[in-house]
Amino acid sequence: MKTYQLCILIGLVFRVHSDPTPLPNEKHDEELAKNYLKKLYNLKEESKPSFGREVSEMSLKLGEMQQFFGLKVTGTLDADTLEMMKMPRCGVPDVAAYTKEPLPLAWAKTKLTYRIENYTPDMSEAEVDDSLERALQVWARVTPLRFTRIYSGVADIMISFVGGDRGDGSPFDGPNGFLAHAFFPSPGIGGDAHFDEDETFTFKSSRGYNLFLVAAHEFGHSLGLDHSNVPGALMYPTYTYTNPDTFVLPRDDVNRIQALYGSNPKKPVDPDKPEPTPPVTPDACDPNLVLDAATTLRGEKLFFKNRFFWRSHPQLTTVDQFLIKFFWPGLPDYLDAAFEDTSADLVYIFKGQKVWTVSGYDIKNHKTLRSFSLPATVQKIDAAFYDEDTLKALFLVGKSYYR
Ligand SMILES: [Ca+2]
Ligand SMILES: [Ca+2]
Ligand SMILES: [Ca+2]
Ligand SMILES: [Zn+2]
Ligand SMILES: [Zn+2]
Repeated sequence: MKTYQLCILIGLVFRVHSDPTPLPNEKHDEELAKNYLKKLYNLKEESKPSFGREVSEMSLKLGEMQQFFGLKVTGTLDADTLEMMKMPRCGVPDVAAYTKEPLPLAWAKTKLTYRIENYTPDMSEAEVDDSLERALQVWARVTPLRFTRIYSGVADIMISFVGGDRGDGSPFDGPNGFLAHAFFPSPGIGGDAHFDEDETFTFKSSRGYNLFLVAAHEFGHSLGLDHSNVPGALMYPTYTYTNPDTFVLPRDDVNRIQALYGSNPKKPVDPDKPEPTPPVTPDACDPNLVLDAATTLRGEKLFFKNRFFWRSHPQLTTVDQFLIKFFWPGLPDYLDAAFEDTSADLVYIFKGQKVWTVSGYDIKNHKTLRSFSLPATVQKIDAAFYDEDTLKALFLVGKSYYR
């Protein structure tokens, strides 16, 4: 499928239903939302319970947050917004993106020092050293910035593992929620990075929170970047696991850090091993876009492309884009095909000979192409769909189809 068709499709999406997503009434969710917006979107403490004003301020901030994440801007605490608020993320406010005045967001020098003040018991010291060093190199690789570790005294970037409230105006919150935060360039606390010790940090694992990935994001702040609303960017506020061994800094982050410091004047040492190309978040309006797969899911349409998918809801005029791993950490990227069996409320996801069945956001089980009685010679399928009238699945493979 070509992109312009997707664009047209997006353009054709109009309000079919007018019933809004159910409003969660629980006090707990309201409280969570209020705290989230206070901390991250500069929601002011309401001075007195003047009902109208409080609602409009809260509603305004909800709208800002929904706009930042590309959600439907309703100004109300709907289910999608609440879901987003519950995602593990960085504790640095997103509101910086909304401030009018330009922030003093770069170091005036390219040689910076860092110091690891303490270690987490979650990993060996060598693993912590390695994770943090590689996280800094993510940025050094594409800029003139160079980092030197010091073992005493005050470094530009002081790194520590702390829990709870350390009086820096940004208390941690126990396991999950906020994972870490860091301060924009300035003397003193500027540049420093704090990791929430109540998290379980990991070295080369998708369990817990991968320290390299969390640190690489935080050091972006240490160097002057605020959050990006581009899904897939390292500076996106929420945490999504990607394989640290194959991690390459995405194009959005490269552009933003190079706008502050310029590019790396050093050519790669080995000309046969050029620097890897920064991954780009696919654009739905790219005329050369070819989708990997498309399916429906509970009334929405999903369009898959490499690590991402677009989600189009019949009630919405905009289409949200997310990383696949954001909602289904267990699914692979670069899918072959997908279809929904609405009667069973299951979506089948295909890649190579593997098949995943998904119900909502849960991965129910794993199958193989063989379990659909496809011949063993079929290594992968090109596309699949489900015929609700005949209750048969159709598989397109090269020039043939099976059902
Ligand atoms: Ca500092
Ligand atoms: Ca936390
Ligand atoms: Ca810990
Ligand atoms: Zn952040
Ligand atoms: Zn802190």
